[in-house]
Amino acid sequence: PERKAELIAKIKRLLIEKDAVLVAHYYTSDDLQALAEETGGCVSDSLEMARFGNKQTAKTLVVAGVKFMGETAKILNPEKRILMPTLEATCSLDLGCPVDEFSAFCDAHPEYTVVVYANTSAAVKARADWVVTSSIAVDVAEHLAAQGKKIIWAPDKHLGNYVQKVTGADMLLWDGACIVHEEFKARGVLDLKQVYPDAGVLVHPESPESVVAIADAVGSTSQLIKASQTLPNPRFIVATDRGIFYKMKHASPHKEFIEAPTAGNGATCRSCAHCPWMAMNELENLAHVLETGSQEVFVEPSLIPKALIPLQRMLDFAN
Ligand code: CIZ
Ligand code: SF4
Repeated sequence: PERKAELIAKIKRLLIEKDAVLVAHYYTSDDLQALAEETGGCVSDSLEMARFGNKQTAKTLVVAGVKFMGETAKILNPEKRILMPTLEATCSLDLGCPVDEFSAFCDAHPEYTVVVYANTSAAVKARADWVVTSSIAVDVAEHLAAQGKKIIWAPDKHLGNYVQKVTGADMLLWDGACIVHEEFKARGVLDLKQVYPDAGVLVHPESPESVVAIADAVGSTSQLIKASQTLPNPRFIVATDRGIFYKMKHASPHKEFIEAPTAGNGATCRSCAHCPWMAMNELENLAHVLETGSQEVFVEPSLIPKALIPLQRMLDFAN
Protein backbone atom coordinates (compact mmCIF):
# COMPACT_ATOMS: atom_id res chain seq x y z
CA PRO A 1 0.00 0.00 0.00
CA GLU A 2 2.90 2.35 0.72
CA ARG A 3 4.41 1.67 -2.68
CA LYS A 4 1.00 2.22 -4.30
CA ALA A 5 0.51 5.58 -2.54
CA GLU A 6 4.00 6.59 -3.65
CA LEU A 7 3.28 5.60 -7.24
CA ILE A 8 0.02 7.53 -7.26
CA ALA A 9 1.72 10.63 -5.87
CA LYS A 10 4.45 10.29 -8.48
CA ILE A 11 1.94 9.99 -11.33
CA LYS A 12 0.06 13.06 -10.09
CA ARG A 13 3.28 15.06 -10.02
CA LEU A 14 4.34 13.83 -13.48
CA LEU A 15 0.95 14.65 -15.05
CA ILE A 16 1.43 18.29 -14.03
CA GLU A 17 5.13 18.41 -14.92
CA LYS A 18 4.54 16.97 -18.40
CA ASP A 19 1.36 18.95 -19.13
CA ALA A 20 -0.50 15.66 -19.54
CA VAL A 21 -4.06 14.57 -18.92
CA LEU A 22 -5.22 11.02 -18.19
CA VAL A 23 -8.20 9.50 -20.00
CA ALA A 24 -9.23 6.09 -18.64
CA HIS A 25 -11.77 3.59 -19.94
CA TYR A 26 -14.45 2.12 -17.64
CA TYR A 27 -12.76 -1.29 -18.01
CA THR A 28 -9.44 -0.23 -16.45
CA SER A 29 -8.64 -0.76 -12.76
CA ASP A 30 -10.30 1.18 -9.94
CA ASP A 31 -6.93 2.83 -9.22
CA LEU A 32 -6.62 4.20 -12.74
CA GLN A 33 -10.23 5.37 -12.87
CA ALA A 34 -9.82 7.15 -9.52
CA LEU A 35 -6.59 8.76 -10.68
CA ALA A 36 -8.20 10.06 -13.87
CA GLU A 37 -11.07 11.53 -11.85
CA GLU A 38 -8.82 13.14 -9.24
CA THR A 39 -6.50 14.75 -11.75
CA GLY A 40 -9.01 16.46 -14.03
CA GLY A 41 -8.96 13.74 -16.65
CA CYS A 42 -11.94 11.61 -17.53
CA VAL A 43 -13.32 8.11 -17.15
CA SER A 44 -15.68 7.07 -19.90
CA ASP A 45 -16.58 4.90 -22.86
CA SER A 46 -14.76 5.15 -26.17
CA LEU A 47 -17.13 7.80 -27.57
CA GLU A 48 -16.69 10.12 -24.59
CA MET A 49 -12.95 9.42 -24.53
CA ALA A 50 -12.74 10.71 -28.10
CA ARG A 51 -14.84 13.77 -27.34
CA PHE A 52 -12.92 14.60 -24.18
CA GLY A 53 -9.47 14.32 -25.75
CA ASN A 54 -10.62 16.59 -28.54
CA LYS A 55 -11.39 19.40 -26.09
CA GLN A 56 -8.15 19.30 -24.08
CA THR A 57 -5.49 21.98 -24.17
CA ALA A 58 -2.83 19.75 -22.58
CA LYS A 59 0.02 18.83 -24.93
CA THR A 60 -0.01 15.16 -23.97
CA LEU A 61 -2.92 12.77 -23.62
CA VAL A 62 -2.35 9.52 -21.76
CA VAL A 63 -4.91 6.96 -22.85
CA ALA A 64 -5.46 4.09 -20.41
CA GLY A 65 -7.40 1.63 -22.50
CA VAL A 66 -6.56 -0.34 -25.62
CA LYS A 67 -4.72 0.48 -28.83
CA PHE A 68 -7.67 1.59 -30.96
CA MET A 69 -8.50 4.23 -28.32
CA GLY A 70 -4.96 5.62 -28.48
CA GLU A 71 -5.11 5.65 -32.27
CA THR A 72 -8.46 7.43 -32.26
CA ALA A 73 -6.99 10.07 -29.94
CA LYS A 74 -4.07 10.54 -32.35
CA ILE A 75 -6.31 10.79 -35.42
CA LEU A 76 -8.44 13.44 -33.72
CA ASN A 77 -5.43 15.27 -32.24
CA PRO A 78 -2.47 14.72 -34.57
CA GLU A 79 -0.62 17.69 -33.04
CA LYS A 80 -0.71 16.19 -29.56
CA ARG A 81 1.57 13.57 -28.07
CA ILE A 82 -0.47 10.46 -27.24
CA LEU A 83 0.97 8.00 -24.74
CA MET A 84 -0.43 4.70 -23.48
CA PRO A 85 0.70 2.69 -20.42
CA THR A 86 1.47 -0.06 -22.96
CA LEU A 87 1.06 -0.28 -26.72
CA GLU A 88 0.64 -4.06 -26.34
CA ALA A 89 -2.96 -3.66 -25.16
CA THR A 90 -5.11 -4.52 -28.16
CA CYS A 91 -8.57 -5.97 -28.79
CA SER A 92 -9.87 -9.19 -30.34
CA LEU A 93 -12.22 -7.19 -32.58
CA ASP A 94 -9.34 -5.12 -33.97
CA LEU A 95 -7.19 -8.27 -34.42
CA GLY A 96 -10.06 -10.10 -36.12
CA CYS A 97 -10.48 -7.47 -38.83
CA PRO A 98 -7.25 -7.16 -40.85
CA VAL A 99 -7.43 -4.34 -43.35
CA ASP A 100 -6.57 -6.31 -46.52
CA GLU A 101 -9.30 -8.87 -46.01
CA PHE A 102 -11.75 -6.22 -44.92
CA SER A 103 -11.02 -3.99 -47.90
CA ALA A 104 -11.53 -6.90 -50.28
CA PHE A 105 -14.87 -7.65 -48.58
CA CYS A 106 -15.97 -4.02 -49.03
CA ASP A 107 -14.77 -3.99 -52.65
CA ALA A 108 -16.92 -7.07 -53.33
CA HIS A 109 -20.02 -5.18 -52.12
CA PRO A 110 -19.65 -1.67 -53.52
CA GLU A 111 -23.33 -0.80 -53.08
CA TYR A 112 -23.06 -1.06 -49.28
CA THR A 113 -22.32 1.76 -46.82
CA VAL A 114 -19.37 0.70 -44.66
CA VAL A 115 -19.91 1.10 -40.91
CA VAL A 116 -17.14 0.04 -38.54
CA TYR A 117 -17.01 -0.12 -34.79
CA ALA A 118 -14.51 2.13 -33.02
CA ASN A 119 -12.70 -1.10 -32.01
CA THR A 120 -10.73 -1.23 -35.29
CA SER A 121 -7.37 -0.14 -36.66
CA ALA A 122 -6.79 3.27 -38.24
CA ALA A 123 -6.46 1.53 -41.63
CA VAL A 124 -9.89 -0.10 -41.30
CA LYS A 125 -11.42 3.22 -40.23
CA ALA A 126 -9.83 4.82 -43.30
CA ARG A 127 -11.78 2.33 -45.48
CA ALA A 128 -15.09 3.12 -43.75
CA ASP A 129 -17.91 5.59 -44.39
CA TRP A 130 -18.90 5.67 -40.71
CA VAL A 131 -17.33 4.85 -37.37
CA VAL A 132 -19.69 4.04 -34.49
CA THR A 133 -19.38 3.14 -30.84
CA SER A 134 -21.99 1.03 -29.06
CA SER A 135 -23.55 4.22 -27.61
CA ILE A 136 -24.76 5.35 -31.04
CA ALA A 137 -24.71 2.15 -33.07
CA VAL A 138 -28.50 1.84 -33.17
CA ASP A 139 -29.02 5.54 -33.98
CA VAL A 140 -26.57 5.49 -36.89
CA ALA A 141 -28.05 2.28 -38.35
CA GLU A 142 -31.55 3.76 -38.08
CA HIS A 143 -30.40 6.94 -39.78
CA LEU A 144 -28.86 4.98 -42.67
CA ALA A 145 -31.79 2.56 -42.98
CA ALA A 146 -34.18 5.52 -43.21
CA GLN A 147 -32.25 6.64 -46.30
CA GLY A 148 -32.62 3.17 -47.79
CA LYS A 149 -28.92 2.38 -47.38
CA LYS A 150 -27.59 -1.16 -47.08
CA ILE A 151 -24.87 -1.60 -44.46
CA ILE A 152 -21.64 -3.55 -44.12
CA TRP A 153 -21.17 -3.93 -40.36
CA ALA A 154 -17.80 -4.79 -38.84
CA PRO A 155 -16.27 -6.32 -36.85
CA ASP A 156 -18.62 -7.40 -34.00
CA LYS A 157 -21.25 -9.87 -35.22
CA HIS A 158 -23.16 -9.90 -31.92
CA LEU A 159 -23.50 -6.12 -31.86
CA GLY A 160 -24.38 -6.24 -35.57
CA ASN A 161 -27.02 -8.88 -35.00
CA TYR A 162 -28.53 -6.84 -32.17
CA VAL A 163 -28.56 -3.62 -34.22
CA GLN A 164 -30.11 -5.45 -37.16
CA LYS A 165 -32.90 -6.80 -34.93
CA VAL A 166 -33.67 -3.42 -33.37
CA THR A 167 -33.52 -1.33 -36.54
CA GLY A 168 -34.52 -3.79 -39.27
CA ALA A 169 -31.64 -2.41 -41.36
CA ASP A 170 -30.29 -4.48 -44.25
CA MET A 171 -26.88 -5.50 -42.89
CA LEU A 172 -23.99 -7.68 -43.98
CA LEU A 173 -22.03 -8.76 -40.87
CA TRP A 174 -18.29 -9.33 -40.48
CA ASP A 175 -17.48 -12.40 -38.38
CA GLY A 176 -15.74 -10.86 -35.34
CA ALA A 177 -16.32 -11.07 -31.59
CA CYS A 178 -15.09 -9.76 -28.27
CA ILE A 179 -13.40 -12.55 -26.32
CA VAL A 180 -14.78 -11.18 -23.05
CA HIS A 181 -18.45 -10.61 -23.89
CA GLU A 182 -18.70 -13.69 -26.09
CA GLU A 183 -18.16 -15.89 -23.01
CA PHE A 184 -21.24 -14.81 -21.06
CA LYS A 185 -23.78 -17.63 -20.80
CA ALA A 186 -27.57 -17.25 -20.69
CA ARG A 187 -27.92 -20.54 -18.75
CA GLY A 188 -25.64 -19.21 -16.01
CA VAL A 189 -27.46 -15.88 -15.83
CA LEU A 190 -30.82 -17.68 -15.51
CA ASP A 191 -29.41 -19.92 -12.74
CA LEU A 192 -28.19 -16.82 -10.89
CA LYS A 193 -31.63 -15.25 -11.28
CA GLN A 194 -33.03 -18.25 -9.38
CA VAL A 195 -30.76 -17.34 -6.47
CA TYR A 196 -31.49 -13.60 -6.74
CA PRO A 197 -34.99 -13.20 -8.20
CA ASP A 198 -34.89 -9.44 -7.58
CA ALA A 199 -31.73 -8.95 -9.66
CA GLY A 200 -31.88 -6.88 -12.84
CA VAL A 201 -29.86 -8.12 -15.82
CA LEU A 202 -27.63 -5.57 -17.61
CA VAL A 203 -26.09 -6.68 -20.90
CA HIS A 204 -23.65 -5.13 -23.36
CA PRO A 205 -24.68 -5.96 -26.95
CA GLU A 206 -21.27 -7.49 -27.70
CA SER A 207 -22.69 -10.48 -25.78
CA PRO A 208 -24.36 -13.46 -27.50
CA GLU A 209 -27.98 -13.10 -28.62
CA SER A 210 -29.22 -15.56 -25.96
CA VAL A 211 -27.83 -13.30 -23.20
CA VAL A 212 -29.17 -10.11 -24.80
CA ALA A 213 -32.60 -11.83 -24.96
CA ILE A 214 -32.87 -12.10 -21.15
CA ALA A 215 -31.65 -8.58 -20.36
CA ASP A 216 -33.62 -5.90 -18.52
CA ALA A 217 -31.39 -3.31 -20.18
CA VAL A 218 -29.12 -3.61 -23.22
CA GLY A 219 -26.62 -0.90 -24.02
CA SER A 220 -23.17 0.60 -24.12
CA THR A 221 -21.15 0.97 -20.94
CA SER A 222 -22.46 4.49 -20.28
CA GLN A 223 -26.03 3.35 -20.98
CA LEU A 224 -25.64 0.40 -18.58
CA ILE A 225 -24.30 2.67 -15.84
CA LYS A 226 -27.38 4.86 -16.30
CA ALA A 227 -29.67 1.79 -16.20
CA SER A 228 -28.07 0.65 -12.93
CA GLN A 229 -29.13 3.98 -11.41
CA THR A 230 -32.64 4.23 -12.84
CA LEU A 231 -33.90 0.63 -12.61
CA PRO A 232 -35.40 -0.10 -9.18
CA ASN A 233 -33.64 -3.47 -8.59
CA PRO A 234 -31.51 -3.74 -5.43
CA ARG A 235 -28.91 -5.81 -7.30
CA PHE A 236 -27.76 -6.43 -10.83
CA ILE A 237 -26.21 -9.25 -12.80
CA VAL A 238 -23.88 -7.48 -15.22
CA ALA A 239 -22.71 -8.90 -18.56
CA THR A 240 -19.80 -6.65 -19.39
CA ASP A 241 -16.25 -6.13 -18.10
CA ARG A 242 -16.34 -5.90 -14.31
CA GLY A 243 -14.20 -2.76 -14.41
CA ILE A 244 -17.55 -1.02 -14.85
CA PHE A 245 -18.44 -1.85 -11.21
CA TYR A 246 -16.25 1.04 -10.07
CA LYS A 247 -18.67 3.60 -11.55
CA MET A 248 -21.82 1.59 -10.80
CA LYS A 249 -20.96 1.23 -7.11
CA HIS A 250 -20.04 4.88 -6.92
CA ALA A 251 -23.38 5.92 -8.40
CA SER A 252 -25.41 3.46 -6.27
CA PRO A 253 -23.45 2.49 -3.14
CA HIS A 254 -26.41 0.61 -1.64
CA LYS A 255 -26.85 -1.69 -4.64
CA GLU A 256 -25.07 -4.98 -5.27
CA PHE A 257 -23.34 -5.86 -8.54
CA ILE A 258 -22.66 -9.43 -9.62
CA GLU A 259 -20.58 -10.60 -12.58
CA ALA A 260 -22.61 -12.49 -15.16
CA PRO A 261 -21.42 -16.11 -15.27
CA THR A 262 -19.16 -17.19 -18.06
CA ALA A 263 -19.70 -20.88 -17.36
CA GLY A 264 -23.01 -22.65 -17.96
CA ASN A 265 -23.24 -23.99 -14.40
CA GLY A 266 -24.03 -20.70 -12.69
CA ALA A 267 -20.65 -20.48 -10.97
CA THR A 268 -19.05 -17.10 -11.50
CA CYS A 269 -15.61 -17.15 -13.03
CA ARG A 270 -13.48 -14.61 -11.19
CA SER A 271 -11.20 -13.82 -14.06
CA CYS A 272 -13.32 -14.18 -17.17
CA ALA A 273 -15.38 -10.99 -17.05
CA HIS A 274 -12.31 -8.89 -17.47
CA CYS A 275 -10.49 -7.95 -20.64
CA PRO A 276 -6.88 -9.19 -20.54
CA TRP A 277 -5.74 -6.21 -22.62
CA MET A 278 -7.47 -3.60 -20.46
CA ALA A 279 -5.77 -5.31 -17.50
CA MET A 280 -2.35 -4.49 -18.97
CA ASN A 281 -2.85 -0.87 -17.88
CA GLU A 282 -1.17 -0.52 -14.47
CA LEU A 283 0.09 2.21 -12.17
CA GLU A 284 3.67 1.04 -12.76
CA ASN A 285 3.68 1.27 -16.55
CA LEU A 286 1.69 4.51 -16.42
CA ALA A 287 4.34 6.11 -14.20
CA HIS A 288 7.05 4.75 -16.49
CA VAL A 289 5.64 6.19 -19.71
CA LEU A 290 5.03 9.57 -18.12
CA GLU A 291 8.62 9.62 -16.97
CA THR A 292 10.22 8.38 -20.18
CA GLY A 293 7.78 9.29 -22.95
CA SER A 294 7.98 5.73 -24.24
CA GLN A 295 4.93 3.92 -25.64
CA GLU A 296 3.91 6.85 -27.82
CA VAL A 297 1.11 6.19 -30.30
CA PHE A 298 1.90 6.85 -33.96
CA VAL A 299 -0.56 6.53 -36.82
CA GLU A 300 0.66 6.34 -40.41
CA PRO A 301 0.32 10.02 -41.50
CA SER A 302 -1.38 9.25 -44.81
CA LEU A 303 -4.13 7.39 -42.93
CA ILE A 304 -4.96 10.23 -40.55
CA PRO A 305 -7.06 12.44 -42.86
CA LYS A 306 -8.84 9.38 -44.30
CA ALA A 307 -9.69 7.90 -40.90
CA LEU A 308 -10.73 11.32 -39.62
CA ILE A 309 -13.65 11.57 -42.07
CA PRO A 310 -15.80 8.71 -40.66
CA LEU A 311 -14.70 9.54 -37.10
CA GLN A 312 -15.71 13.18 -37.44
CA ARG A 313 -18.98 12.04 -39.03
CA MET A 314 -19.66 10.02 -35.87
CA LEU A 315 -18.81 12.91 -33.54
CA ASP A 316 -20.96 15.35 -35.52
CA PHE A 317 -23.84 12.87 -35.57
CA ALA A 318 -23.55 12.25 -31.83
CA ASN A 319 -23.68 15.97 -31.00
O1 CIZ B 1 -15.94 -3.44 -25.21
C1 CIZ B 1 -15.41 -2.35 -25.43
O2 CIZ B 1 -14.22 -2.30 -25.73
C2 CIZ B 1 -16.20 -1.14 -25.29
C3 CIZ B 1 -17.51 -1.25 -24.69
C4 CIZ B 1 -15.73 0.02 -25.72
C5 CIZ B 1 -16.49 1.28 -25.61
O3 CIZ B 1 -16.32 2.01 -24.64
O4 CIZ B 1 -17.30 1.57 -26.49
FE1 SF4 C 1 -11.86 -5.53 -27.18
FE2 SF4 C 1 -13.56 -6.94 -25.75
FE3 SF4 C 1 -11.37 -6.01 -24.61
FE4 SF4 C 1 -13.34 -4.33 -25.34
S1 SF4 C 1 -13.47 -5.89 -23.78
S2 SF4 C 1 -11.15 -4.04 -25.68
S3 SF4 C 1 -14.10 -5.32 -27.19
S4 SF4 C 1 -11.46 -7.54 -26.26
